[in-house]
Amino acid sequence: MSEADCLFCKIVAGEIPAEIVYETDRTLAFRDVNPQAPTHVLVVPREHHRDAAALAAADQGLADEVLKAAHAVASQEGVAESGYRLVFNTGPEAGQTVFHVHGHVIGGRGLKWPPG
Ligand code: D5M
Repeated sequence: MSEADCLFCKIVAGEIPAEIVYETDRTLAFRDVNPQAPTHVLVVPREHHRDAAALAAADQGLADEVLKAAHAVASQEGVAESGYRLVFNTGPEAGQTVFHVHGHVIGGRGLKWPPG
C-alpha cells in the first residue's frame, strides 16, 4: 500500500533521493534532511501508514519490525551504548509534518528532557 502524494512513499519507491543507512524487506532508514543531532535517522515501514497509532492498529508485527530496525540503526550509528532517543511524532499538534509513520533515531549528543 502506498500513497501517490506521500513524500516517504516516494523515498521508499526510489523516486526521491535519500541517504539510506539501513533496510530490511519491510523497513527503510534514511538520514533526516534537517538533522537535529549528529545522528538523526528516520525509520519507516515501506508500507504506508499515517502514524504510529495507525501502524500499531493495522499491523503489530510491522510495528515491531520498525522498533527493531530503529535499534539496529542506533547500533550501527554507534549511539546504542551512550543512549539515544526514539521519537514518533503522532499528529500535527505533536509536530508531525510527514504523514507516513516514521521514528526519529536521535543521538550523538546530550539530550534534554522534557522536549519542547
Ligand atoms: O518529521 C519529518 C521529518 O522529515 C523532518 O525532521 C524533516 C524530514 N524530512 C523531510 N523531507 C525529507 C527528505 N526528503 N529526506 C529526509 N528527511 C526529510 P515529523 O516528525 O513529521 O515532523
